[in-house]
Amino acid sequence: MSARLDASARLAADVALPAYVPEDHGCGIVHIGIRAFHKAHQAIYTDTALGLDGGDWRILGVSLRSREAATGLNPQDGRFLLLTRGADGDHARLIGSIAHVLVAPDAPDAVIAAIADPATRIVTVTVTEKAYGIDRSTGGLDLTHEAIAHDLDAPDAPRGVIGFLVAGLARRRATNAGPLTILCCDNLPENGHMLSRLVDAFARRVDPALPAWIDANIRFPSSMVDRITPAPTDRTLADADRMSGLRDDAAVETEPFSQWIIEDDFAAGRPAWEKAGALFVASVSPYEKMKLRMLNGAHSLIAYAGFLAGHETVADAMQDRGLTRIVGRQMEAAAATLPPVPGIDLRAYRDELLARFSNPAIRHLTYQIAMDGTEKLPQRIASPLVETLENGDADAFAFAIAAWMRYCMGIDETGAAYALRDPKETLIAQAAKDARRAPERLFANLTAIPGVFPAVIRADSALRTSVITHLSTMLDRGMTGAIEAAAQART
Ligand code: CS2
Repeated sequence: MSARLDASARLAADVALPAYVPEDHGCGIVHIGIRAFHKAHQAIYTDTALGLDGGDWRILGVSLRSREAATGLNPQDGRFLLLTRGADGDHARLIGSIAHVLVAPDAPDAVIAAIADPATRIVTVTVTEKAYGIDRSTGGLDLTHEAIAHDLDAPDAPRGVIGFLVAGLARRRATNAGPLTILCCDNLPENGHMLSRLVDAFARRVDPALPAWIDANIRFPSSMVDRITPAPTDRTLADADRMSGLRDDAAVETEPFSQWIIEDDFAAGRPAWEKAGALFVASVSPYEKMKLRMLNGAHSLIAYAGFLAGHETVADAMQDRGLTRIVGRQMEAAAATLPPVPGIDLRAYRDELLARFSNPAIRHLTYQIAMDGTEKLPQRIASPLVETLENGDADAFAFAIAAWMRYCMGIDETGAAYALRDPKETLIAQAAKDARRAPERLFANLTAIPGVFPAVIRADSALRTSVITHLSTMLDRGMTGAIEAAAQART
């Protein structure tokens, strides 16, 4: 058995090493939500920037729930291998930008202290859509969200991301620790504004003097992040061992492509992420919309339709010619809703997405992407659809909605049940059960769940007919039959 990776380990010669001595650099970033995506994205930009430009910008990771990141990284002095899988094979790189991981439930006060530490100048966040507690009808704070409700009751012993941020900011104010930037890196529109709104609403409730201080001292730039990063598997770890000669329990794998577009609005400095390829712009909004609607919207379509058609991964689903036609049509309709995106040709962007999705070396499970549909569909499908209803190809989004509705039945075409894994799974399961396989009722029940589809989508009779027609075909002929029918109807 191989020895465990750590700061003193010697790695096989073809593993790329950090271009700096990690322990020579202090921490300047607290990252909340340390999982594979952060390790394959922000941690890499920071690692490259540390090598090229130095600075005290290492990362202190925070895990809000699971101990997995801590048990993987802490015994390894924060080191892990990034495996990049592309057309030219696999490449391994040792990453040194993460210093340590705190597990919030074990040490909540240490997390608050880290956010309040004067050395901390940036807090980055990747906690996934459902963790924020967004009320989708107002854009404000959802007071019924479990973590929000808990943390409003016990603001000094928080559990959720907003509770921790506000507790950290309150302490920062009390100790005069200075300005800070909070940088949201989740797939949500105008994510900086969203986070700023939620933090402000929460702070108002627990400490009326805090919002004015936050306004004067804290910046919330928006950012668009992109790198397809499947959940690591035993194969990831076995390949890391094979390539490095060491056991690495924290290895991650990802695609070669990577993109980070950030609003240049920082309160207390930042790493030279631009030297690592990040693009700093005045407004992220056009890029964010493009990515959410074209990449993530297509991903969700591929996840639901692909999963039910028996495709385990996105790359497998891309072998399905009928499905790729439907994907292409939805991407085109999504592209038509976008404002001009500086420096980007949307046709080339679409072709690049299709090539990335087809990368056979990346095993990105359709079931992984299918998770949390009620948190993803609003910005990925419903928003572009609403903008298309008046004078565009609204029908192009109907197949994705129907596929999600079919998926909500929780049982595949072989009769096997699967877990829905959605914060609204109880409501969904009830809605599907009550519908008893009747497409009209399934449509009515699922569109009645609050906060997923705006009323205008339920009210449009042409769209309703088109979703129900796809749904009927999915139920009568199976997903493969429905894909064939929809792909042919296009020509
Ligand atoms: C995916 C994203 O799981 C999902 O919902 O659509 O994680 C996607 O892979 C990333 O946003 C790519 O940057």
